[in-house]
Amino acid sequence: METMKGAIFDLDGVLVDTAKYHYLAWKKLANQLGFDFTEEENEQLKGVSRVRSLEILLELGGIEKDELEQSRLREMKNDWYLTFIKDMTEDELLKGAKEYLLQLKKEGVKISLGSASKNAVSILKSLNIYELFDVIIDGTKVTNAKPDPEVFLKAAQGLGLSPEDCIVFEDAQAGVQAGKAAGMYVIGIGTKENLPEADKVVAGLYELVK
Ligand code: B16
Ligand code: MG
Repeated sequence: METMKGAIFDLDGVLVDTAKYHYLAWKKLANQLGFDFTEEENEQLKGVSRVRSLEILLELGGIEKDELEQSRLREMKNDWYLTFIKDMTEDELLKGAKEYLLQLKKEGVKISLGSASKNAVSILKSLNIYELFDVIIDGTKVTNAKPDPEVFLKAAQGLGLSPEDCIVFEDAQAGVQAGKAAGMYVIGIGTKENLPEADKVVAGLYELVK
């Protein structure tokens, strides 16, 4: 922790709780396809790319769709999701998120986003924290989804830092694995039971605010 030169933040579940809107949109899709989708099942989609999320959903519903139909379904889900987050404001930032980002800025730590979301930039703008990021690596810039380390390696590269100088903040197991695979120190946001591979676990960024 002492050597932190760069901080790389996952978005959903770390800075903002967009998971509930992802869930509502996937549930709506599942219902249209004729099956239900529970909050417990939704845990499997956290931190997972849109493409993979749909595959998991269809597996849960026991439904097969070809790639063309899958891309139509992903688009439908995303349109609903965008409607849900349209009116999002700073109020939806998770506790301590902005304070912690400002604290790191003051300490001279470089800040990057490392998210699977293709909607990350518009979300950061709605939350009024876009300007705090030196680098943004999101779902539009990576080809390999977490647990592949690509997103975090690109973030470190963008910051001009080596992986061991960066700390990753992640709420999803696949994200923690990606951070470790990138050779970084990982702070899990959640519980030790959910994120056993993280180097340290806190309940939220508010615990780190001085
Ligand atoms: P989109 P993160 C992830 O964000 C979400 O946790 C995951 O549920 C979502 O499917 C994924 O982004 C893709 O999002 O559909 O907006 O491209 O946790 O990596 O910040
Ligand atoms: Mg996340």
